[in-house]
Amino acid sequence: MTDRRVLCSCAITGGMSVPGQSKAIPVTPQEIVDSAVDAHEAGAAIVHIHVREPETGRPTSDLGLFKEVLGGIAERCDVIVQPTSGGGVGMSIDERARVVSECRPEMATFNCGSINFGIFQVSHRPEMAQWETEYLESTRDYVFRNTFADIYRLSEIFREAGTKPEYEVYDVGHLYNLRHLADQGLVDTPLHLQFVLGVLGGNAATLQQLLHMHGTAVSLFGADSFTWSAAGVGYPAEFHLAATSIMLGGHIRVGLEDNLRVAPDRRAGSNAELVEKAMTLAGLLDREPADAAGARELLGLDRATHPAG
Ligand code: KMH
Ligand code: ZN
Repeated sequence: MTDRRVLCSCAITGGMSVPGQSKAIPVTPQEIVDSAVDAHEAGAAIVHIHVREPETGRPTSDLGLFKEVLGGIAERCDVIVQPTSGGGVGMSIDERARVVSECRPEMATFNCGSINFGIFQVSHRPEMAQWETEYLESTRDYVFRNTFADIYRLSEIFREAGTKPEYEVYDVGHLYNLRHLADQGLVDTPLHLQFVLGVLGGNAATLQQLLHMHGTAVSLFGADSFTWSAAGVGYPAEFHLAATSIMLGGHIRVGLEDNLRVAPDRRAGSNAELVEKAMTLAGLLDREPADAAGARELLGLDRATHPAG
């Protein structure tokens, strides 16, 4: 490994979860901004952002809330602010993509294929509001839609906005979808891949599947054509995949969007706590955190062209 820097992304609040799952999940714009700044101070170079209705905590694609959060974070620190174009249950692709075309962030997520995305097995707690249990249950019959028409159009939207996609791949076939986009001239290299493993409906969060997907990506794109990161959904998957990625020279994603625990018997009190544990792992395995400037260098980003974050 020639470059010891590891890029840590923190997924702050999420869209495929409900706030009743953990008191630590930030909900209001102010809570999301504060949590993102704290995660950056703990070592995250990227913060991955969804927004929620402040009154209820329900995931939304409201542009005003996105602007408030993106602007609020950019005012306080130089972390790479990466909004979602994945959104949450019930949002159309147009609604999901609007944050990219309107806010023109330097980076945003780009989901490479459709999958079943089940969160109905999450424990239903008595304190959850009715909409929360309904939201979880509705995913028994939910397809996270990213058709070829959708991803062709998203590719154009990202290019027009000058936004670097982080390509989210949940299963091996998504890598072949991305290869197809590249063959159509819709992908700029070097590309950045996020292996998201452990979603019910996608591939499993096992070391074998991470290695298989990484190997497939190497064969499809060439090892020098991409940077990559791993996001394990759930505990201990989040940290097992982080450790593997750290050892293999990849990058990492942690955060309350993906996992709520820091230990088998201890829930995370904050996103910063999850980042701190990941940074401890990195240090033990001889990697060092990339700061925001280092992360921009690794990803080929130019903040000057995206002043709003
Ligand atoms: N919720 C994660 C499993 C996105 O926001 O575009 C995937 C994700 C996708 O973060
Ligand atoms: Zn997300």
